[in-house]
Amino acid sequence: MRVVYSDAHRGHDGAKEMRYDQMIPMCENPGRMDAIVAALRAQGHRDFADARPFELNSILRVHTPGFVAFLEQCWPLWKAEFGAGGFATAYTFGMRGMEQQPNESVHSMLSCYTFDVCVPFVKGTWTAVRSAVDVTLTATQEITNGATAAFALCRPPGHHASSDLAGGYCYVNNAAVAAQTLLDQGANRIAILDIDYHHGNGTQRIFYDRSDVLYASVHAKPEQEYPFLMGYARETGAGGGEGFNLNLPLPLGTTIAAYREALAAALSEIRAYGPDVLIVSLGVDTFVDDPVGGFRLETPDFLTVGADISALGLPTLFVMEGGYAIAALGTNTANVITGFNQR
Ligand code: SP5
Ligand code: ZN
Repeated sequence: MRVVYSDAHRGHDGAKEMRYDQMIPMCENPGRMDAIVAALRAQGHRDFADARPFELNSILRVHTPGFVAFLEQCWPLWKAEFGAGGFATAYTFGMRGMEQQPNESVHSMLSCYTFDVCVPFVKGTWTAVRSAVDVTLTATQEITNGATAAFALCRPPGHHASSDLAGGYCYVNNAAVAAQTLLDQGANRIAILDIDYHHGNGTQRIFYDRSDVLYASVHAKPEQEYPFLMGYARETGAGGGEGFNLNLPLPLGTTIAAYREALAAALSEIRAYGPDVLIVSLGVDTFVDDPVGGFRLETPDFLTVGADISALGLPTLFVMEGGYAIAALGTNTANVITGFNQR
């Protein structure tokens, strides 16, 4: 399986995130990619390719122009006001029930276009966000060219981002951009299987009223985990998209046995849907020692997860999402890929 990667993510670094009453270094950092590349090499993966550059138009098929302009301009605007020392983040969030309009102030834009305190902007953020899309679209091209599988090894991740909202370390929804691109190139149906520990609220929202993309997610239940307000099983799609959104929430402490049952339910729904391509939003923050997660998957379990997905026999594009237990992240991620290949 070809692994597509770019070093251009590195400048998205140096910000901090809130953990209860403390500011801690971001769990979503450049070292994650180094760990994954090293583990893939250690497991014998040799087919690495650099990302090629793509135009903004594929991003604009999924995200609004105002939102994309914000992503590009946020840091320069912030820097002009506060200098280059810190990072840009919002002070207020949506004030439900009243008309809300962003203006030329960067604060208004951050308030309008972000939904939490986990999407800081620094000098290298926009370059990294674009590189993640380049990685994803280069890997997507592999599938279009007839490859049975490809791995977009990208950061920052994407599944919490929707058409005009960034959050949860996510700015542009890489998997959604891949899905829309495949549809635009002639595919009829795309399935997105989201195995990140967190519910992919952004991906769900983007495709919620559509039947040409099936979204299926196994994640921690909203009563116990971020993003807290979405990811309930009762969210099954709307309008023409009714029946094409499948949420499989699980409790904290879930181990591989119960996890695998939920995964099997998602895979069986995907099989029945008959997609042209399967996109896997690949998060391994389901690992027992993940600092952000609360499930209990062990390192060998990720081989099983990869093999279970492989049994569908679909052209499969893996797009990297979360996973923050840096010591095991590489092996856990590589195990999904190796398990997929071994079947
Ligand atoms: C892509 C992705 O995995 N984004 C995750 C964003 C998580 N944001 C922080 C959640 C903090 C609350 N949970 C702390 C639980 C500690 N066990
Ligand atoms: Zn996650």
